Amino acid sequence: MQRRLMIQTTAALALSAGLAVPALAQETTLRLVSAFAENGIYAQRLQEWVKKVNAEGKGVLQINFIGGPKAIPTFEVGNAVKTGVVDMAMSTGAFYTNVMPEADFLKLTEVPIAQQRKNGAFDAINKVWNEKANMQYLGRMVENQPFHIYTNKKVDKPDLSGQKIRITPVYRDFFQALGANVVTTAPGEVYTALERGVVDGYGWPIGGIFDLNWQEKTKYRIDPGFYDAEVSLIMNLPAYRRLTPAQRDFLNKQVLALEAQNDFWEKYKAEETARQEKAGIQAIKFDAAASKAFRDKAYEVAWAGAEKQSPEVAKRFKPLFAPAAK
Ligand code: 173
Repeated sequence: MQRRLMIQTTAALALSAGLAVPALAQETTLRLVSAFAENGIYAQRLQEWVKKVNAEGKGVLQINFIGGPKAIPTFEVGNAVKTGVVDMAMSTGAFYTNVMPEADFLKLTEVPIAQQRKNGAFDAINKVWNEKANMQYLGRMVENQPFHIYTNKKVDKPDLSGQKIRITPVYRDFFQALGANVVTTAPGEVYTALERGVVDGYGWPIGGIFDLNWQEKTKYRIDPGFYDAEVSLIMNLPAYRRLTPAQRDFLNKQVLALEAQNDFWEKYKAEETARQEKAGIQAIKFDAAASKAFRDKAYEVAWAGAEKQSPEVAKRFKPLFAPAAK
């Protein structure tokens, strides 16, 4: 009796002091999938992170990495998170516009994720992700990776007329505005589409084309890049809310640590650009005015599309995603 009372008092004191109580501590395991191929750069970095989380999270939180698109096809990952088939995923918004069109708007951020967390963008994103997709937007693990047009047909101006280009929703409005015929595929189908001549080219960020051997089927890259490849961790909202405060704090701390590694991408961009050149991929460049017009058009067309699909959210996001006035 005396002893039980003492334990209860200790637990109550520890609780009121906000400390973890060993007797109450519990471990949870979250199921995670990747919408990108397991051997690619994104999933490699994801798996390194999972290893660290599991080493540091014993008794609190563990992550079970189920796999890539072979486990859940790329364009079904969003719904799997929304419905709780899995707890968590690494994906990009373009892959889950079937959940909500707003998912693809994240490519339009022109401020770093660290800044988005401070200026209200992160909270604004989460409000939409919570309400429309039953998801918590946990954090962004890829930044500073502009998209490019890769093609086998040479051009001397920003004109894709007569070209058939593989896309995802990321590129649709822009490439169509440049005159391209477009065909949507998951990344896993790009190599075969190139090999069979079904497409002349494809959209992809500056990094990663070697992961699936696309350099073998790629002659040109059009510069400059545009938008910023967004690859993030998303979580089923009920699963997120079920976490104990200790588990949630631990998870958020780990996500922040992952984001703190995002300067990797600046270096990777330079390395991959050089590697493409070495592999014989020729950069097609326009003069300064044409380059600026090209990039401006990319954003104009995409924001116009966003405003058409979801006017209210686009209006809320736009000032939060814009670079601070210089
Ligand atoms: O598949 C894609 O081209 C795509 O939409 C994307 C988005 C983010 C990172 C890499 C690819």
